[in-house]
Amino acid sequence: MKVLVIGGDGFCGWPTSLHLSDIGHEVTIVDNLSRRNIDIELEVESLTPIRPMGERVRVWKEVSGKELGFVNLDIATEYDRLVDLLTELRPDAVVHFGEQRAAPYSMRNDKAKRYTVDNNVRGTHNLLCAITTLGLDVALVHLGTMGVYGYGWSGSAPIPEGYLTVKVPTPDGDLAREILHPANPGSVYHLTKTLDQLLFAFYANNDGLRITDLHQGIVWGTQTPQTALDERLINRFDYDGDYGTVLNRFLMQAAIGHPLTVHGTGGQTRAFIHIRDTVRCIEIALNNPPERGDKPSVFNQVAETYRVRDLAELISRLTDTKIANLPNPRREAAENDLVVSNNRFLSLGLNPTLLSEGLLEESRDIAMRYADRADVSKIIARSVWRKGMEVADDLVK
Ligand code: NAD
Ligand code: USQ
Repeated sequence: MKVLVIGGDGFCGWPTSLHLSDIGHEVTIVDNLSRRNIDIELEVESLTPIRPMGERVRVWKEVSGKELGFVNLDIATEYDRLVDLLTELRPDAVVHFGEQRAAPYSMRNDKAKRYTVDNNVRGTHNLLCAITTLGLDVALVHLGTMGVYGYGWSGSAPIPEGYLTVKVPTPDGDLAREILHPANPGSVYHLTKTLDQLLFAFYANNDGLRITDLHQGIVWGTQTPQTALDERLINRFDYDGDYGTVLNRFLMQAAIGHPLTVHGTGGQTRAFIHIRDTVRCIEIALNNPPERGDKPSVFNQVAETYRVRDLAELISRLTDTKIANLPNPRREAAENDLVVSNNRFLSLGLNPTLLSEGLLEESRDIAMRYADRADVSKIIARSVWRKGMEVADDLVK
């Protein structure tokens, strides 16, 4: 299959591109390298020494004998170039990772909020519009987020995969209707993913586009079998207060003896998935696209759920690191429960890596190995959801 991977230089996109290339697909990466530019803006680098895109592509050829295409293109602002590329390539499938993905970055200031909405919504819409205009029959797989559902869903009923059946009272009795699960975004970033969902519903219904939306949990881990083949293929590992996600941050903090930065009581429960399973899920989604005329196919891409303070306690016990309970810079419930259905991927053969299996390896091979590259001043999360929620430096000891 000819596959276009948009955002293929990023944390999920790079290992996915290598995996798809490894199993025989013809892969072309599109990326405008905006994530690398944001690193420059934030004056921080991936904990792992990621190489420039040209070198990554050359080394993959050297190691595997396989070609990867790479086009530096901004899908949000360069619509005509996107159309030209799709016309020339005529891909069978497109995997869309190309969005600004950090909630804290999206709440940083008005510039970052506007950039996140402009980049994510315009990029997704440009892609849908271009596929429609060209009349391409592609399987489009998009990376969404568990955060579209919000974290107010409580009780023991699992969050379903995308849709809810509701009863609408009418004078003639209740009518059953299937609706998109109500959206409840917790950040401007998450808001863009809920807007993406409406774009997908419209283009699937109006133009028969075949779309899969993967509502992914927090991805942890770094390496996949392909990125581990050569140090020059290494995947990125974000640890800073804007882009680092909670579990990888805790692992890195433990590696340098920094107190684990639990926000508030750590009562937030989140869904997690290892990067090795992310790439497998994309493969499974590409092999099981919806039919033309179907509504967007939604999968919850998660392996297990954990409460943040339980994660912190687990890592603290394993590594003998202290825990710091910091004021929460986000507006989120102090505590939430989370039960998620992930039956669709399990029924299609996903056998996920659990925290209990991968944690020590990740801690030893990545967090400890590259600990000397860490800039301690970048650890604390500085982006706040509302003015006045800033974290004072002296709270972290
Ligand atoms: P990332 O920032 O590492 O990668 C995104 C890539 O897209 C970057 O290389 C960036 O340069 C590129 N990009 C952004 N805007 C673009 C544009 N307009 N044109 C072309 N390229 C553009 O992020 P990631 O962690 O790899 O996440 C990938 C996707 O998966 C995102 O959509 C994110 O919302 C979703 N996701 C990520 C996680 C996670 O924990 N990392 C969890 C759930 C969902
Ligand atoms: N948290 C801490 N301490 C930290 C960092 C985070 O307690 O040092 C807490 C946060 O307050 C939050 C939870 O951990 O309650 C998760 O935060 P996160 O930064 O790990 O994840 P989040 O902001 O939700 O975003 C990440 C990805 C995003 C993806 C999302 C999936 O950056 O792209 O969409 O995970 S999900 O969370 O399932 O919506």
